[in-house]
Amino acid sequence: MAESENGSAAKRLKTHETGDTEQKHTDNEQHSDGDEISSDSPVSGFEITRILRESAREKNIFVHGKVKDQDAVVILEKSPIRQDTLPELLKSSTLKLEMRNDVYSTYKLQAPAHLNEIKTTVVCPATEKHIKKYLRQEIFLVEESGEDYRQLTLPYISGQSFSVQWVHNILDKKAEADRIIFEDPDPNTGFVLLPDFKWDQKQPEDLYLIAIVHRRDIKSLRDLTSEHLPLLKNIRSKGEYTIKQQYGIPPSKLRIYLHYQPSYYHLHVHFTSLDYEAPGCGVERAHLLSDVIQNLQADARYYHNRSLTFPLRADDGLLIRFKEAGKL
Ligand code: DD3
Repeated sequence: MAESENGSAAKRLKTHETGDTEQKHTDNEQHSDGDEISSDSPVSGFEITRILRESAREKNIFVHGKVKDQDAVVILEKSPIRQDTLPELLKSSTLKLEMRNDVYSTYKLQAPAHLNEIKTTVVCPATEKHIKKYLRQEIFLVEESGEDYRQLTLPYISGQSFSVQWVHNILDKKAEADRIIFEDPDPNTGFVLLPDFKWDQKQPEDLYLIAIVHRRDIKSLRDLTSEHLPLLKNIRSKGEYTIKQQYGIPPSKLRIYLHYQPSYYHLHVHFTSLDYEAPGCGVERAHLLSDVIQNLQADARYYHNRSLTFPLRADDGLLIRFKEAGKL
């Protein structure tokens, strides 16, 4: 591995192998393809190009690098400490005293490997867009009229190669089939419900599921009309019911919403726990499914005509289009 800006991070990446063979916790395996971290995994040959973003508070780091000449993004994040594993954590860990002062003392606790996991997400090969996505950028609000959508946004998103291959893989059961929690196969009102991969599925308090519709002709909130009311109501009722059954979370503890702009242009609905402040759940981006349903009931072409406000990054091509059109 080449020397890089951050040699210690490189070493950490390189030596992150499963060391704990006898205490294997199968319910902790999150790799949907069944792969484990091994010497031929994408992270072991990873050469760091640069750190895109890091947060001591969020305990994560976003790294751009190369794997065999291909661009890759690796996201590392320490897992939250779970209440259900606390007794084991305290019983089977080593404590190293750091300092003692009056009634205060601090320690370094060395947890057993299976209680000390780092959630790792790899995007490889990563496009320029993937890499840019994780760089910190100034954010601006844009107000998009129905006309702006048709004249600026639609041509822009049609010209971009926003791949929804991963979405089609889910719908076709070519990927993540074992993670599907519920499916309604109806081609018109059906959808697949599964955990967003931001959620490690350990604690229902930070539940994050996505409902991906079977229809492939609805790009976003903008395409919705009263024609889609049966689909939206179906997602709400069956999604709420399934989540209550599976996780014991009632509808009154769920935030059910759509993003505008979405991060991928295939209609999907987010289900997040009210107790978890999911990224993107703020007023500038989230539209509650219940509000969407009521707006369409009141006006069949509500989302065709209304102005919608959303945030864009300074380096977003769409923001540049709005600027060029004198809309900013
Ligand atoms: C994505 C938004 C998209 C980078 C990253 C994430 N949930 C997904 C592929 C499979 C998934 C998701 C795009 C991409 Cl880190 C670029 O998210 C996914 N599978 N959010 C699930 N279950």
